[in-house]
Amino acid sequence: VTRPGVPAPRTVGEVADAARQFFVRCHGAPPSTVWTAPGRVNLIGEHTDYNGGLVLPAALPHRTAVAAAPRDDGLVVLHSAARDAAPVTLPVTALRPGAPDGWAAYPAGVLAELRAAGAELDGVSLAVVSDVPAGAGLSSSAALEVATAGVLADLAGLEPEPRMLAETGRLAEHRYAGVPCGVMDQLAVSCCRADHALLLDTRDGTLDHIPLDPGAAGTTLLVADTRVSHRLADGAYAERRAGCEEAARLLGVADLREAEARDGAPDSVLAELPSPLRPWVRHVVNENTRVRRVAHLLRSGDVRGVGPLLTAGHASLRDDFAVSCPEVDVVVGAAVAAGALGARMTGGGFGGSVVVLVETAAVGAVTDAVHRAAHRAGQPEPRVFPATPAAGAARAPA
Ligand code: GAF
Repeated sequence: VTRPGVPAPRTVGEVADAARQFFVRCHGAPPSTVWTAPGRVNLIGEHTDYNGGLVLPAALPHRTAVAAAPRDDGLVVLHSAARDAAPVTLPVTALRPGAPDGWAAYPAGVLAELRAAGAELDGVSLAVVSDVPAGAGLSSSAALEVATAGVLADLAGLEPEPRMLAETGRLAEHRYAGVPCGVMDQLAVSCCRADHALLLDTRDGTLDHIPLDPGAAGTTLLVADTRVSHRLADGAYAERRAGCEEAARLLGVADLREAEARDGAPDSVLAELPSPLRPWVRHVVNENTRVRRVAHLLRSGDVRGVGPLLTAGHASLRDDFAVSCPEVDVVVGAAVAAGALGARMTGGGFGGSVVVLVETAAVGAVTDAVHRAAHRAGQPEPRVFPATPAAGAARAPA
């Protein structure tokens, strides 16, 4: 799929080298360490990760690279090669939620969290380059957090254990970016493996790597970035999360994963709830079932069988959980009508990206249909690209 504006990801080595060179330009000397971390696409399991539920993401081939070196002047100096990302300099002792803000809040938050946990990091230079589309629901922030956690762990002499990197990133996201996210994105970015999806049980933290090689099955996993991002997303996310917690409280269970098991009959459970909590809980309960089914199909080698579950998951997010939006629905509808095996929104919702499973022979037709439908609807031209499951965060070889 080659169209103007489609991001072609660089290899791990290329993106790491770009970060090294950018670091030298910004800081005048080479970095002491470089990490890269991928974006992620969630195949199925949406808005389940803060309900003790199941998720099944895969890492994207698009990566963020962070290069770093220690400083002895007590400053943190942050540079990003992204357009509109102004450099930031401040004393490490001045880090707090809101200072700095914007893009720098993510790496600064990770630094502050590690310092709060006792890491000896008294001054740091960082440089960031990224191929992960930003604001597209593909976890560019988690990639930045986890790659930053990796380089800072190196500088502090800490063991960069993937779950520690993920947890540090999640805390930074909560406290410094102000987003009450679940655990999926940072764990996916840290722990995914190439050619696998990651089945994560957020209740007990169990990780299971499930082979996923769509190409070998004659299929392709596409991501369609709608390039739409509605401002209401953050408030609506927090509202959904609070609503699910309230529903669990009303049902007398620790989380909605437990509600699923109660009586084994979702309908009798749901009947006790006021609206709008009823459809929200229905989504979460049914979504966990879909994740189990998709995981089972992948394990038995039936990639095509996954398609209808993706499309059913989208209907549930649109109608029950109410986190889709017209622009996303247009893309999902066009992909399915043009013969995709299945399609759904991926990530938090209210814009962002759609994941599409398609016969490889139909990639061109489905991509064209998505572009035509977006054009007809007067919305931005989506960026459509293949998403071959890639590896999680790692230190870049010197
Ligand atoms: C966002 C959040 F960051 C995740 O934790 C998850 O809740 C997702 O939305 C919805 O599944 O990406």
